[in-house]
Amino acid sequence: MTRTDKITFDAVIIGAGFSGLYQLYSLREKLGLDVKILEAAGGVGGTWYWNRYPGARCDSESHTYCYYFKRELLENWQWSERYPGQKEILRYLEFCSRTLDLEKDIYFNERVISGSWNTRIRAWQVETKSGKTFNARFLITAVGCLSSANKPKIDGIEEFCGDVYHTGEWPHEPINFAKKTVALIGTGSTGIQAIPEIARQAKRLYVLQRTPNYSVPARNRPLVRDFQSKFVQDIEYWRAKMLESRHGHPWMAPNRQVVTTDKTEQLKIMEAAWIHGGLSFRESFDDVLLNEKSNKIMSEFIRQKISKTVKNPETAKKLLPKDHPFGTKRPPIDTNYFETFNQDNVHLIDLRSNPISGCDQSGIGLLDGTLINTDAIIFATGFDAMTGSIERLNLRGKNGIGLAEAWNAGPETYLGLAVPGFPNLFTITGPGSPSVLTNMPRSIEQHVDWISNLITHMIQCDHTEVEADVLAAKKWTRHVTDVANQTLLPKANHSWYLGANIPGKPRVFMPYANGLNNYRKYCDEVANEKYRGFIFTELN
Ligand code: N01
Repeated sequence: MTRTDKITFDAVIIGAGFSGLYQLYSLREKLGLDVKILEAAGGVGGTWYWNRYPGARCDSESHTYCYYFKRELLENWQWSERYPGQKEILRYLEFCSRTLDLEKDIYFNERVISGSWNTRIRAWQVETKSGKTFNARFLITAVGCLSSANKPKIDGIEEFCGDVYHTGEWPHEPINFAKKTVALIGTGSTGIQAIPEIARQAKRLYVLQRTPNYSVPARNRPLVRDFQSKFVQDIEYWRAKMLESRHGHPWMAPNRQVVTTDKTEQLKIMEAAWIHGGLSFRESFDDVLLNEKSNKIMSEFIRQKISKTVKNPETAKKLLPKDHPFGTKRPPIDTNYFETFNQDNVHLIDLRSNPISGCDQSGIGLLDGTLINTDAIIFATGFDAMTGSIERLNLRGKNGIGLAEAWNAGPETYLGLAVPGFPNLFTITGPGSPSVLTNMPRSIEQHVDWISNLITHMIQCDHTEVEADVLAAKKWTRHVTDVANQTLLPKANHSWYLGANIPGKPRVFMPYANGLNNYRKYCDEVANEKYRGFIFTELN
């Protein structure tokens, strides 16, 4: 690659999680580029560095939630449980980083606060909070889809004398809730993981629930001794299964519909899937997210499980999800979530009938005048998903236009990978790509390989700049919406998939719902057709 002396690096990557680490390895080892990662945290891990809340665990199964690009990494790492816990994933990413010798090219504790495309030197100039500037031909965001914490505004929260936590910014030192009263807000995947763990420690736990959620038992368990040796023999089998599937998980569509299956058989299948546990429950039929009637049957099955599990009928009733079809919000999986409400120290507050009115020194007030006296408030209130972590980088493109401004009416991308007006910028797992609807490492590896191939093409052809064509991006964004509208997914009108959890955020269905397998084919076609929809500029 030709470099002017104004350019410090060929590429700068923002973020040292799953995506950033592989992107660094790929550009450095395969292409021989001079690449650096800028990382706000003090270590690698991304989401797994920050989300240290009690119970934090991945919902993808261990042997699938890892890199597949290098056999050595698969052979030399042994997972201990069916689903990997936060500490184990963090150790895994540290192991990968060490094995691939990545840390020498990572600047830790460097939070990117802005970046702009300099038309004169044809490079990105990126500023960090510490006052440094990094120049690079290519800028790649690897900031994750769920990393900008959503902290709802509550009147008087600053007066509260106790401790306040957000699950996505959890302290590094252990927090002991024994003998404490705790109020936890939010019952998404995170709250559902944290509640049973905190309830085990705390003297009293108040769960403040806005929307009751469906959840399926995870059925976590230690992996048997010979799992690893068998797995290593079958790596290609697992890889092929994941790549063929819609979600990047190793299970295939079963080729049966709820509505065309007789009732006894339906029940048998759902019971078996419930006992097996995990995200594959949703895949026990093909039409759960396509047919309202089918979805109702599955939703009702889960509601009955909740009613049977929770002993207090009033509490059970409050926990029953009723305002959205199953799977239209990201379905959590749990360990003893509903069972936890049978504990005497756990109290469920229904915020729909009795919303939060504000906070004072001692706790949280509710509209009916109840004051919840508490020692700690935990926000398990999620993230400004998919766009928040990219927009807060304050990137300015060709004409000085900011990304947040360009996405004022919702994110517009080409393939979720590139944005018109922002040359040489790539967004790993960006809005408009399958990302959060998939097993993330599979989506990440596909994006990283695709970006690396595009950069290789540019080097071979002496192209200096690449940019997504405006019309191609418009067409793609329309396609993302159309595909979502063919499913039940947009029916949960308070889902973060739609940006509905953030006041004022445009309501646009952001992930690409047509399956990772179909998306991959589409991306390959674009590449084979000389990167159709991208505009290249040659060095002059
Ligand atoms: O966040 P969420 P999360 N007042 O947005 C409530 C991934 N993840 O951190 O539903 C009161 O899902 C909100 O209520 P409502 C996974 O993709 C993965 O739990 O908007 N309540 C909801 O109950 C997941 O989907 C793993 O009405 C408020 C909760 O807070 C994503 O991260 C593990 C509120 C937020 O749920 C986000 O999950 C954990 C307010 N003002 C998470 N604002 C893995 O296994 C929000 N809420 C890898």
